[in-house]
Amino acid sequence: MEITKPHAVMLASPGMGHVIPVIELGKRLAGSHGFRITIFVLEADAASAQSQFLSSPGSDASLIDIIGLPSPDISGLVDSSTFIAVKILFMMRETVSTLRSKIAAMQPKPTALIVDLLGLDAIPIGKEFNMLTYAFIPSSARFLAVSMYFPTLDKDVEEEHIVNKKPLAIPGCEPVRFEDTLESYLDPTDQIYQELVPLSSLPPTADGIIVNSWDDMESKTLKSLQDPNLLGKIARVPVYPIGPLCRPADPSSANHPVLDWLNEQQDESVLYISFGSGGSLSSKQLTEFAWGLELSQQRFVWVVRPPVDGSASSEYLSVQRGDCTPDYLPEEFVSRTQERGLVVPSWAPQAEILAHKAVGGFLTHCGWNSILESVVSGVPMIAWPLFGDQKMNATLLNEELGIAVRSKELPWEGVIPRSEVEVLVRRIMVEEEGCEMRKKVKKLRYTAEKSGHGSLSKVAEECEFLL
Ligand code: BUP
Repeated sequence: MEITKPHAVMLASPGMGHVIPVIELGKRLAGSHGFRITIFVLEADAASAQSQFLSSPGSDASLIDIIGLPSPDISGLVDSSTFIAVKILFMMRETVSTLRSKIAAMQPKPTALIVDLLGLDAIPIGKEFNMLTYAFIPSSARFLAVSMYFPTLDKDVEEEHIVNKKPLAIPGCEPVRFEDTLESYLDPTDQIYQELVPLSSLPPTADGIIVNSWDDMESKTLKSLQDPNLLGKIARVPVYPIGPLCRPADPSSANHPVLDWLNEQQDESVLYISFGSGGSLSSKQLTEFAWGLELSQQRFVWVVRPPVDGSASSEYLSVQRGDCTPDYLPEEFVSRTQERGLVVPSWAPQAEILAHKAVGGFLTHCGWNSILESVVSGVPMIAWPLFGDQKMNATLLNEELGIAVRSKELPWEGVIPRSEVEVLVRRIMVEEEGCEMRKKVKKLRYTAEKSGHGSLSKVAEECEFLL
């Protein structure tokens, strides 16, 4: 049988921030370039958001095969204190041999292997089977730049950043404040440092690096990554900015109660609030946040999760009683704000909410996917980063692109008081500053609509050349 189109195998790390962009990349390669796509994803527990998403991953997902791989037993490698990203890294490592046998059994051999960030240990499999191999970074180009540059520093220079918090002067890029980088850089003796930092030496061993960003979003960093005299010296292989890859709003969510409620609201009058699926606030911060939101008197949809230091569950909305305020929010918060706000437990159709015309602002933890979803919907943000790459993402939005406001008080150094929360909300929803940011983000949305295709075509051509 003559093979006319490439077959790409993709490996996604677990977690919505990984699974969603990997699937979107697969859909684009299948839809626009006729690829056959097989995506391997580690199975999560059936009730998780990931499993629910994978059971209906969107209208054009029929173009790709999504295959669940059993989560390997890593109980001998970790304990209850092991950081979640390290646990996922171990699971992905243990899955490499399963992936190898799955690929070995495929006839004819697939053309390309695309592995996402925490699965980079699978890159050598691509070489074994003579496949073109790509590292996929579902985060920003800046995250890629910082994580590839930091480990190349001499030990004493590295020490200077850790001890004196000296900003990183990455060639060709804006300086990056040390406190904006990853927490794992602070302690070279820690397991997180020892397991996660070496990961960044792997992308240059692939044939190319695919990053979920585009020129107008991160022009300086992308130029540096592509310039052999600047960061390209470290990247060593072509860097393809194919973003933004975002899950499009799904019409089948149109009946969701949050969307019904949004249909009743005025254009750009509602603030959507979500701290992501992996993070939450302290109980003290949650209380101050709720009071500040209430004081702002603005309309809102808040996806709320129990505090990090609490044991409460988020089952309260199924409880039918007059005031269903969970015990970790101020007493009667829900009944006092019900005329202008919705409190949603744990999970909401975020892409659809952000695309709704009633939404005028997004208070976000600055996960990269959330940011991209906000930009493609033309919604300005309040940046409230919690950990990991979120702080450098927040700096990009606030200081460089001017499409988000951010508290001057750093949340990880203490609680942001209610007065400041009120100010932040009003800055984006009421004041001129918010209108200006809305205009800017709409311009950026326009560039997003036109971007990505050229770089993805280059990847497609490379794969077609191999046939
Ligand atoms: Br919460 C939540 N609905 O209620 P990020 C998240 N999402 O659709 P990060 C929903 O999950 P994590 C919800 O639209 C985005 O595509 C959201 O990715 C979707 O966050 C994804 O924003 C989350 O990149 O992961 O930090 O990578 O939030 O899971 O910790």
